[in-house]
Amino acid sequence: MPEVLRVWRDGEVAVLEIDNPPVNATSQAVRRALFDAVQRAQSEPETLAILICGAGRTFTAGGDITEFGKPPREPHLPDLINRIEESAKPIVVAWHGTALGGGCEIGLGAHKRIIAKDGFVGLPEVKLGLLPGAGGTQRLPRLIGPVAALDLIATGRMIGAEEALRLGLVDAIAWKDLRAEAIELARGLIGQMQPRLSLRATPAAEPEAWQAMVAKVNREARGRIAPQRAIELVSQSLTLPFSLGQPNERRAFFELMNSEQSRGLRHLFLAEREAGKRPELANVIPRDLHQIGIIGAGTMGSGIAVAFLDAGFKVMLVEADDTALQAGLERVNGLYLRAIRSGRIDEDTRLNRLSNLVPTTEMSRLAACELVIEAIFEELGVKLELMKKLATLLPASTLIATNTSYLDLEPMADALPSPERFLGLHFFSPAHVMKLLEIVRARRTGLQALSTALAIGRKLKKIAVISGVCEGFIGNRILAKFRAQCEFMLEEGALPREIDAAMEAFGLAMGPFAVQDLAGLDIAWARRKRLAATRDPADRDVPLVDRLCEQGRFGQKSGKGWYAYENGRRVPDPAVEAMVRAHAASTGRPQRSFSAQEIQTRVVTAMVNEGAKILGEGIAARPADIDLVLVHGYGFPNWRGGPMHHADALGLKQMLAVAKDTEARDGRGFQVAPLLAELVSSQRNFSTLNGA
Ligand code: 3H9
Repeated sequence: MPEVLRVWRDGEVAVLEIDNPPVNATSQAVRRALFDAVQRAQSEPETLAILICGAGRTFTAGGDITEFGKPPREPHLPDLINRIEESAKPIVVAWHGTALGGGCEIGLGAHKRIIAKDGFVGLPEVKLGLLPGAGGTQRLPRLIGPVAALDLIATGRMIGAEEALRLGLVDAIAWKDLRAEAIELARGLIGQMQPRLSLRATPAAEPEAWQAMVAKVNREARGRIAPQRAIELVSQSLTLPFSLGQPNERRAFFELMNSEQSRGLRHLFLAEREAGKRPELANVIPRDLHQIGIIGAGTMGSGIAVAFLDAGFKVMLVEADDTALQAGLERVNGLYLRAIRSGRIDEDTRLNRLSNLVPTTEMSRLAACELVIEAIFEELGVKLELMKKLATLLPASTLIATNTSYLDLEPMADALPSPERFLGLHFFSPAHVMKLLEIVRARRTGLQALSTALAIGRKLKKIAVISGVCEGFIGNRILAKFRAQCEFMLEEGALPREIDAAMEAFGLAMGPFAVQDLAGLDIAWARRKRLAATRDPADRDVPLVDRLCEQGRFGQKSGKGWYAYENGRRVPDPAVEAMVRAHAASTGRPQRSFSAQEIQTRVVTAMVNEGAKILGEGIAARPADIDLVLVHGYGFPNWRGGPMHHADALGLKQMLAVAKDTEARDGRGFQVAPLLAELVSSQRNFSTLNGA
């Protein structure tokens, strides 16, 4: 077994260095080694103080996620931390990189904490649907007060060294040499009585500040259990001794560990790290790019430009004429001014980032770029003309990407002399904010282009998922089925507000009709008109959007759409509801009322069924990739783990039954995915296809 703890002495200070790559997770081996080393140090006469620190890039990322869900093995982390706290010899913990979860809790057990100036600390368990399970909910309020503690535990946010010092979470910041300064700190404690945080009373909170924090946590929880349990446990630190609070915390930790919410969030955590790993790319070295060209400075182009500028790239932004270029620059600048107003960046950062931007109307200057992304009008003919032009302007080594959200990539590839350097980079609006990046692999896209696109995704801090070519790729193709199902239900007796309420209760931030109003119904209308000529009359089609737009109801921007807007407030509109009812009656379909659960099941089944087709066609490599797309690009509640994971949790047999019903009713509008039927008949579920 590899050594996971290195031990040596610096004078009278024993140094215990955790060395368990990649992130020093507190696996059973680490816990055992630390426990024994702390124990041994107690009886060594030469050791008068102890330093616990970490090797490599990070102190520790906390509990080992790969051990979660398995029977816990001794020594348990709470016991190790209690042992640290009880040590008769002073123990200092030195944090560098990130001290997260159990790593932060080890520090809370120690007698003093010091952090590197660029270090981060936090209790991110809530992001995995958990809470700190090794004393964090009981010790942190005792150290920094219940309000600040609840904030950190319920949001899971990491804080930097200066905030940690301000809150009293650390005793010192190491400005030069963490190891040396930590050893000095430990030496200074020799011979003193060591404080035990667990014996300290939690300082009383200002009632107003506490109530405000509780209200904030409840408001932001939106269906998630863990933040609500955090309120309960942090409150207990005010009234219960540690000896009673800690077992309550431990119980809550295991309950949450077994919850569907935590399973879903843990699934996503691992899926995010697996997404970029493809066997065929294992030995392909990505190109290191610095200069990016973007054609089109509309909403998408300017957002993409900001995403690259923020990640330190040089960006050339191209528009057709000076007026359009000026408008694009104003958009880019507007995004930075907004970032300043919200305190995310300062003026120097804005100027620094803008200094890497070269605006131009001369397309020939793009020859200097290593990657050119087109973000122009969504019309195949226009894009083909552009590709032909780029073919003559750019060296054959320049990577070329389209930001199209649904058009076919193959004709665009045909227009280029070396189609292996061509792919799709589908950003989501606002591109500098949204986490998702669909990397669309055309038939001839080369492995190096693909590997470079994944590396770019990492640099932009996006979740990059590879999709094959099909109408709408992974995300918009599933979205289309989701929306269609919602509209079908309007023909069977449901109202827009009922569907929106059901989907919001499911966990979407906004229901589908409210979202359409926000985006503008004219976009869907224009697309419907474009596709009208090729639509198969046998397909089930709901023309309600056309009716709304014909009446000038384009959504929020025109003050009315699926809803009416009174002083910006969305309210159901009786005129629309009458129109929906009249249309529904005209279809001759039986009318009935829908429960929220029925609406949710039909919508989710439509999404999962399409997901199964996407998998069956090889458009997505893994069900987990589909989960990532829907969660990070379309607001599917992350605590449900994404639609494919959620389907497994619900049971595929039930889903297949709903899918068969839907097929019987919708005919050509919906067909059961062969893969869904196959999984049910072989008693497997989607997770068996994740290759984990
Ligand atoms: C906890 O602590 C519970 C306690 O309260 C109580 C216990 C009783 N375990 O993200 P990266 C792997 S709950 C195992 O790409 P980065 C990860 O899978 C825990 N493995 O790097 C990946 O593996 P691979 C609370 C872990 O630099 C590799 O490390 N802690 C863990 O972008 C690199 O990861 C958290 O929730 C883990 N805990 O980011 C922190 N963490 O190479 C979770 C990572 O095979 N971790 N791995 O793909 C993070 O937020 C980020 O990983 C971190 C580094 C910021 C640390």
